[in-house]
Amino acid sequence: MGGYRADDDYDYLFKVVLIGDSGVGKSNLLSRFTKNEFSLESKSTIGVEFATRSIHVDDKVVKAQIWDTAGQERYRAITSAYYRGAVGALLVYDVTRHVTFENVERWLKELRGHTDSNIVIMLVGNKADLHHLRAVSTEDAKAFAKRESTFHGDLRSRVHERGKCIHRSSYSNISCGE
Ligand SMILES: Nc1nc2c(ncn2[C@@H]2O[C@H](COP(=O)(O)OP(=O)(O)OP(=O)(O)O)[C@@H](O)[C@H]2O)c(=O)[nH]1
Ligand SMILES: [Mg+2]
Repeated sequence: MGGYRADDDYDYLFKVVLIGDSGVGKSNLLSRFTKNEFSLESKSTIGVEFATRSIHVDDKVVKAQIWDTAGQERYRAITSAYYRGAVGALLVYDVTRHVTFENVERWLKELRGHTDSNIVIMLVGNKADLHHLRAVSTEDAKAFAKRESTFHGDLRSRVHERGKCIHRSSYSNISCGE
């Protein structure tokens, strides 16, 4: 029976947190990645949820435990516990709403205040399908990420097209097209 692995067998378990303003699409990124589901009418998250999915990277099984919380302050429950133990973060903004990009700085501050300095942070411009409504350019996002990285270490900027691609890259540095 060589090669058999139980469903819940994994080599690495990584906690990743999703952060960003309300409505940027965090919960849909999560449902797309873990269940391949997308909803046009999803409700604001209240409190904290998480979902997992295992992926293969080289010959290892990496189990991603992805945490999702409310972008709205009044729906958020516990900040420290949310960030505790996270090795990766997807900081999401909505490319059609500039204010969500402006708030990235605030999210970064909170993230850095609660996590280890080795955390891998990826900046994700979501809703890239809405070309005609775009209010934040890829260049601006990249320039911001580069500036931040100069002062604080790695911050990658990638425009979201497919959740799966983004998540893979945060585990193994496999880059994928924008
Ligand atoms: N066009 C488009 N709409 C999206 C995309 N991702 C999410 N949405 C829509 O944006 C809205 C908000 O998505 P959510 O995933 O609930 O946003 P959230 O960041 O989890 O919001 P909070 O839970 O309030 O923090 C929903 O109506 C989604 O259908 C995307 O990639 N493209
Ligand atoms: Mg949500």
